Amino acid sequence: TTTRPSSDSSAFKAQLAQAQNIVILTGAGVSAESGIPTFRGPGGLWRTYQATDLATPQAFQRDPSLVWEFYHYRRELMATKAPNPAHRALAQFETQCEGQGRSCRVITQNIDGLHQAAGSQDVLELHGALFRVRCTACGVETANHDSPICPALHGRGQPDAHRSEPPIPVASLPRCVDCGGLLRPAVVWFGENLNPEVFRRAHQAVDECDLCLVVGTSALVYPAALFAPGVAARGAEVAEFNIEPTASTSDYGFYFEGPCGQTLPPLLL
Ligand code: BJW
Ligand code: ZN
Repeated sequence: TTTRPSSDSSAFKAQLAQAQNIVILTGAGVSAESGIPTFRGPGGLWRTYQATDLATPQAFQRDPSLVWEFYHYRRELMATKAPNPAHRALAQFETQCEGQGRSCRVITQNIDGLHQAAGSQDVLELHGALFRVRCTACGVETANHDSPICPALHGRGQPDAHRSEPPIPVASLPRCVDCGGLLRPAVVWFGENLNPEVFRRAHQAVDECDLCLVVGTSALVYPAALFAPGVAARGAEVAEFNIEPTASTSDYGFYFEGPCGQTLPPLLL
């Protein structure tokens, strides 16, 4: 009988050793062991809201105070979080590849910045970044690490469902220093386009790779969900790392089940 996908460590290590262009596609699962909730797993609720229901332009239009409280909470949470062994193994592996003249690039759906914090260079952030903001009026985008991001959000955003304060007036939410317009998190919400340049570079890296690792993503969100299946479809090698199979697992050559902070380091280093 054929067993596909394989979880043979030595066979994977042999593939890894001969790969010249490696792409690592990550999702919320890579940060789970850092204590950051995933979207569709337990902890994907903030107050009574599904995180994915707040990550929409409609939610921001309807209740910008609520959506800002949600992102403020996640920004403040990062002060207590650090990269885990999975982020560190990927960063170390990238450094190793550089020394060998091989290319290794992380494409992440996460906005938490933990790959960069672990030392990964040149990370492509498909869905934006928690510590960047964009003006809804003039479009200017900037890095922003202020804590709190505005005085009115101080002490707000607790996930405690019982707590319900009146919404923050829109004039007291984060505002643009250039034009006074309302700022929003520079992230990609459902129904919004990915940054075309980021998407182009990600797509090119995916097209050129001879090995793709897909780590901690449910692969339910497009267009990122198409990347690894596309690599497998043209006959290049894909290895998946997840705590449970996904809809695409059977398309891949390798599947390593378990927390990626435990499965990745011994296979990469
Ligand atoms: C572990 C683990 C451990 C846990 N170790 N593993 C085609 C078909 C159908 C629909 C569409 C389509 N094209 C577009 C759409 C619409 C929509 C979409 O995909 N809808 C689907 C829900 C059906 N897509 C869009 O609107 C996108 N825009 C778009 O396509 O524009 C057109 C365009 C395309 C190309 C170029 C230009 C334009 C935008 C999508 C934006 C998604 N935004 C969010 C929020 C970001 C900001 C924020 O963080 O607040 O992105 S939603 C959320 O989902 C977030 C995530 O990045 C994303 C993916 O989630 P992820 O990372 O997979 O997390 P989970 O929780 O789902 O899974 C965690 C996994 O980890 C699980 O598998 C666990 O088992 C595993 N795990 N612990 C290893 N320790
Ligand atoms: Zn502005």
